[in-house]
Amino acid sequence: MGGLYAVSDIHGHLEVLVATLHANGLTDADGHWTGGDARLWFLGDYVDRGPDGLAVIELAMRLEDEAAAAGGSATALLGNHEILLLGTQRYGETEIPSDPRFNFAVNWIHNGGVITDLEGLTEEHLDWLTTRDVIASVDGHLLMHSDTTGYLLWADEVDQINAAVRAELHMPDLETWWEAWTRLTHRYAFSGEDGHEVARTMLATLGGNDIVHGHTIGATLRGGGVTAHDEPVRYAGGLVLDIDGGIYLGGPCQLVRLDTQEPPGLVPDGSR
Ligand SMILES: [Mn+2]
Repeated sequence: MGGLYAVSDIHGHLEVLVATLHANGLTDADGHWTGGDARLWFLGDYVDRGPDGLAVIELAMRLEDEAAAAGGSATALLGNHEILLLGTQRYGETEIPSDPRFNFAVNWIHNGGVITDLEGLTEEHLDWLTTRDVIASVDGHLLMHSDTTGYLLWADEVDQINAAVRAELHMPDLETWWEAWTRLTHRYAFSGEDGHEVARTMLATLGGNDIVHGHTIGATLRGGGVTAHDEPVRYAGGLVLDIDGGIYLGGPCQLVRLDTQEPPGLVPDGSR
């Protein structure tokens, strides 16, 4: 069947993710890959704010294998919430040396941390999470979790950015981890008056015709509240596509097909 798809910001809502993948032919009703040679990208934030983040991670891990075996691919990028959860697991309430007002555990709680996600983390989860990329360039689409230029603080080339983040996630340095979390938590880089220019510059640096991101709920860019039928928001003069529907606030799971202009197959979230 082919096709290039992206989805983001599941935040523990496994059921709506599986229903959406199933409705679009990428999995069966039980979440097993039926997408053939399709390519699916997860843009991060599997955990926090929802009932079962680890189940979402485990689905992404399994689909990676199942899709590859079928000649397709399912690839997971990290979001800021993965770094937050991992940082909490590593450093807990240890204060940040440069700013002792802060620590990972309190920040995690304030950002929707779910205790069963933290307590259930296994070595397998940790190995997988700390070896994921944070950004990708696929068929002219620059895929990343956060609407920030902070990725460029690591490097000015996609592979180098991923290598740098991966190296940092294997460094036992609290300050480095805190800085990584902070960089990926910034937002709105492309929604100001200069948004088109900021996006154009980032695309010129890293390559690609448009940026596809999650992290910032589209309704906050568009104005108004989250509704169950919100569509992805294309903005910054058309250079940027926001695919975070705000699942945890009752918004849709916005699975977008990037190789055609087909609208996403939206499935109302009955999982809450
Ligand atoms: Mn995020």
